[in-house]
Amino acid sequence: MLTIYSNNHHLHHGTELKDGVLKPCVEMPSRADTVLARIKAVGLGDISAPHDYASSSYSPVHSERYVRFLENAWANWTGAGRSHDALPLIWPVRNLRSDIEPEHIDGKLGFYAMDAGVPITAGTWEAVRTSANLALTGMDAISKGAASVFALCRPPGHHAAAEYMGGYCYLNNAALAAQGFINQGAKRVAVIDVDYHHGNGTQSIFYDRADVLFISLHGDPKNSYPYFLGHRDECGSGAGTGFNHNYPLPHGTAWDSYRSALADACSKLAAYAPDAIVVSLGVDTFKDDPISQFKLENDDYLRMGEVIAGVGKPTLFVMEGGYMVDDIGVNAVNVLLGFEGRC
Ligand code: OKP
Ligand code: ZN
Repeated sequence: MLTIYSNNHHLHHGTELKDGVLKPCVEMPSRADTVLARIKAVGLGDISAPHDYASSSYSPVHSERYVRFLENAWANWTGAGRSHDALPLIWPVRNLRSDIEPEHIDGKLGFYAMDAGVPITAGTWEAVRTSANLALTGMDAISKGAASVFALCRPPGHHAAAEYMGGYCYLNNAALAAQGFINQGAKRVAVIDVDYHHGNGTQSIFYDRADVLFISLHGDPKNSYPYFLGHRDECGSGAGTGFNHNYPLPHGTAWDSYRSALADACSKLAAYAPDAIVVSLGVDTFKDDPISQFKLENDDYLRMGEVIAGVGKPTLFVMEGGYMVDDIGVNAVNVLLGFEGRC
């Protein structure tokens, strides 16, 4: 399997407000380095650099004004005299106005963010747009005939929606790839999100559309981030009704019950008969993940890859979460090896 990778992710390593303390993000550069090392160790396949895509190719997944905000945020922040990472500290919740974009950077940060897990640093924009380029390059390789490709994206993307960042995500790499397939003539694309956390951004981007099916397996939002989306009754709206499926699962979920949910999800995938599949590949479902509550083990990820391969469609894997750095390489690459039947 071809991997698309760039070292530009090293430009992004920020701090987050976690447990009431400002600390380095658990979403750190060593994550992608560890996955890359594992790809080389097992000889997964070639590793290519991404092509460059103009930000105009983000439409309609992200709004023009949101993209301009991301691009200019660091300059606006330092222009206001700050030197540490930019983080939002106020949000337009119920009954505050969100119809007027603030001019001040402090207002803009809250306007375009869902939480304080999205630091903007000097190198963030370059890392973020490179991560999108990785997914788009992978999408193009599949459009040209590759059976499967791995986009080793960092930062991740699935919490980012049309107009907001959140949960370490800025641009929604998987959604950009799914839209890319449609732009290249695909009639139907399916996104399956196996990250521990619900892919609220991807769901929201495609919620009213029938041409992109979204399926997510995740920690029940009653007890897991992102708390405010990902319930079972979210089935899509308008033309998209019936094209969104959530599988909220309890804390402590291990492979046996995870496999049942995944098999059900994959039967829905197959019934949809997509031209291509995008997998939002988070491996924070691992038993030792420091911020998640499932109980999958190293070898379970081989089986996960096998089950997804059973759908039998061209498949783009896009890296999302996974914070147990010691195991992220083995677990992510096990999915890819399992998909290829190399287990
Ligand atoms: C990202 B991905 C506030 C943010 C809290 C929540 C976890 C985000 C997970 N500091 N972080 O889905 O793996
Ligand atoms: Zn996650």
